[in-house]
Amino acid sequence: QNSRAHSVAILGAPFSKGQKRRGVEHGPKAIRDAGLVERLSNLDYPVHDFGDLNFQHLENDEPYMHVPFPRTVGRANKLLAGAVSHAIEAGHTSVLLGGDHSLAIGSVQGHAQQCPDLCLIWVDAHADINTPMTSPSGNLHGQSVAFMLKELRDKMPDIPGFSWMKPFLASRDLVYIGLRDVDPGEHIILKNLGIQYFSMRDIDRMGIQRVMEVTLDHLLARKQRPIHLSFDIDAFDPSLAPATGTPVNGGLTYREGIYITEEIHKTGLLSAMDLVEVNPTLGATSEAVESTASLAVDVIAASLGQTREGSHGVYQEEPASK
Ligand code: Z70
Ligand code: MN
Ligand code: MN
Ligand code: MN
Repeated sequence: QNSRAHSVAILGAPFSKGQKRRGVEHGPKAIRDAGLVERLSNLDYPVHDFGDLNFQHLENDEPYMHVPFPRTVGRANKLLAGAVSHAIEAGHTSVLLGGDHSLAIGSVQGHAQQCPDLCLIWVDAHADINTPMTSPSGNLHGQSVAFMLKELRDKMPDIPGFSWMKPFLASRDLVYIGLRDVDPGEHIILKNLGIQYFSMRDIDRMGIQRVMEVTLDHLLARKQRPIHLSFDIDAFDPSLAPATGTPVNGGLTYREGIYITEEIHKTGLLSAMDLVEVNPTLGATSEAVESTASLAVDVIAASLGQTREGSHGVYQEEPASK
């Protein structure tokens, strides 16, 4: 059912300067240690693990307004954008392992270099659509989407480190799923731009099946186009994903999260994805860290075609009877 060539490129991004806590830079190792490559090898296409990107340390990266590490985040995302663009150009489905969610700036921009008509599904407790002026924290991982949207061009100042980045996404080509912690300035932006979003309350009302129908119809009904999935592990309930920087009660169940990704896989249009905000230094126990990382592996595997009902790719016909 997939029309694109389908090998998978894994890119690790050990990066944490989009927010003020350290530890999330160890996310890629935790996700790999949870068995990512082995799990994907059960699917029927080649997996290339390109290892971790090598981000440079920058001296004298003074805050811009109250935004910390602007040049460091800008530089890292420029490098990442090139890597994702290269992976897509080579025919891979790009899988970014974060790292904090500021990395979506480079990941989606790099994807858009190759696929300018892409659409974006953002699964997260948070909308990450603050501008520096609306952001309560200043943290760039809460502002990623604001860099992308054409409609916010006039609201975004020239942040040092981001001169390479021009907005490329229309707000109608974005859908959020899982929101439950949205800042006042973000709510104004969501409403003013008429962005399609499904909060946890919407999921309670409609059910995840209807949410996915409306999501995919909204993005794909006019035309089939490549999908970018940006999945923040904090979309899940903290009981399932405790090892993350900003857990918020009342999140996705395991089955809702896996259903979202199964439906995206079934379109045959997933072209790149991010799995971000796994912070192995924040779990209360090693079991808490391992279960969060294992959940990340499950999300990636389901996005790439692992099913709950089995498959029979290697058998051409029924097993012979004796
Ligand atoms: C808040 C901000 C955020 C993730 C926290 C929080 C954003 N809206 N994103 N944790 N993953 O600081 O802008
Ligand atoms: Mn290759
Ligand atoms: Mn996020
Ligand atoms: Mn989040």
